Amino acid sequence: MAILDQLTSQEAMDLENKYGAHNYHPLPVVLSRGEGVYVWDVEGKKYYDFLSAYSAVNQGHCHPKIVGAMVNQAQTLTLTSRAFYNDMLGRYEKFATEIFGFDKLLPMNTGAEAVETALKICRKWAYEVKGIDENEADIIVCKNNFHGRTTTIISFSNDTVARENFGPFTKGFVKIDYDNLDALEDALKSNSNVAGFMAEPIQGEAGVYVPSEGYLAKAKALCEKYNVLFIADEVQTGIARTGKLLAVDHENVKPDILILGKALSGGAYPVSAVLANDAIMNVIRPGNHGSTFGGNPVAAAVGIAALEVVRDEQLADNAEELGQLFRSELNTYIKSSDLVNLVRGKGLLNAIVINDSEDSDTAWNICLKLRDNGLLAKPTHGNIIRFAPPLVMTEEQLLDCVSIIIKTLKDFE
Ligand code: IF1
Repeated sequence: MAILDQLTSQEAMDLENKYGAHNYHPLPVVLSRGEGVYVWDVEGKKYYDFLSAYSAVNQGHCHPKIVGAMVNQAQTLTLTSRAFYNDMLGRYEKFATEIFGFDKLLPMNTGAEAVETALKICRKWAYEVKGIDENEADIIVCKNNFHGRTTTIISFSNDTVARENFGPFTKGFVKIDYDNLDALEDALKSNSNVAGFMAEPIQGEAGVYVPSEGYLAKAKALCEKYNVLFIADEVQTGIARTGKLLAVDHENVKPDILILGKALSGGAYPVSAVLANDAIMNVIRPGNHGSTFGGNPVAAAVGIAALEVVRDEQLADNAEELGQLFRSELNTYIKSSDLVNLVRGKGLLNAIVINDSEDSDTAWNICLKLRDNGLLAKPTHGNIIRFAPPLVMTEEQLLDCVSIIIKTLKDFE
């Protein structure tokens, strides 16, 4: 068999299983093509994508404008490293900082790298601006967070599978309950070494857990009161996913440090970024931080195109409208359902909670059936299924999807 011969789905899965590390347990479906809200498997079966590569493909699969910018730049100049300037990075930085309203941007590649970058900036700010004693800075994080997979980031995770046998871990993190302002104020009041508070505006992996209204705005106000940086991890919630450009926009909150990834490239290329104003970002000087690929010309070209698509196609408004419709249609079904307890979310980041235990395999079995019925989604726990389609969906497509989902759920009642 030549390496690029046509494969069946089974052959493709066997190859990954034999030659790839077993760090994932994918839904058994092998995709070979994508366009807009659809993906196709190796045998040519068509599916609605209700994961969007964990919200990286907000602009839809293979968006022609993004792919066009990528191909064009790839044929011109791909990488210079930051040892030299390139003629795309500055343009992208100007465009992105104007859109998000910050003085400066630091480009990286993956979400975890951007989170690491934000933590480094926050600590450096604490020592050089706030005046905390060397090596004493603490950063407050939330229980059930998901911020990535590096050793420092899993140091403050409470997912035992993600942490088991990867120690020793990085010190300097204080964990509090999410969506609990008293816990935040206690942690701030009792500790003068706090440099920052980092949170996801909606906890994704925790099961699309939306905090109480006003939580983010009040948390930001508490951070101001105690001279602590508010760091928003919008890697998953940002770029129109929740019905606004950023999820913090729902509460008119401006983070001190903003972390973006995933849909910053529309899923075409790994592009992440940290944004902050000069008073914070200027603690970073030559040699303090960097990346071979961060800010490369292809990433910059793709980043500009991906943000233009979000703006020109009004994806935030579409996510808001379709999200309302999705939740109202599902709520109508849930009223007469013994299987589904609730639907929650914002914009097109939603989840249903199944009336079963967290370690059951019900959500997984429903996802297998959804796949058979032409829609791909992934459980976040044994009893929670996340629904996050590309934001370029039409109302007609969404209603088609709702009927697939409800029909499938009814078979499990
Ligand atoms: C995987 C979840 C989503 C993130 C936030 C940083 C990162 C992520 C808020 C790191 C990444 C992903 C990665 C993916 C699973 C996933 C995920 F289910 F685990 F929670 F999206 F919902 N901050 N999230 O959500 O970004 O380094 O991966 O680019 O397979 O681990 P990354």
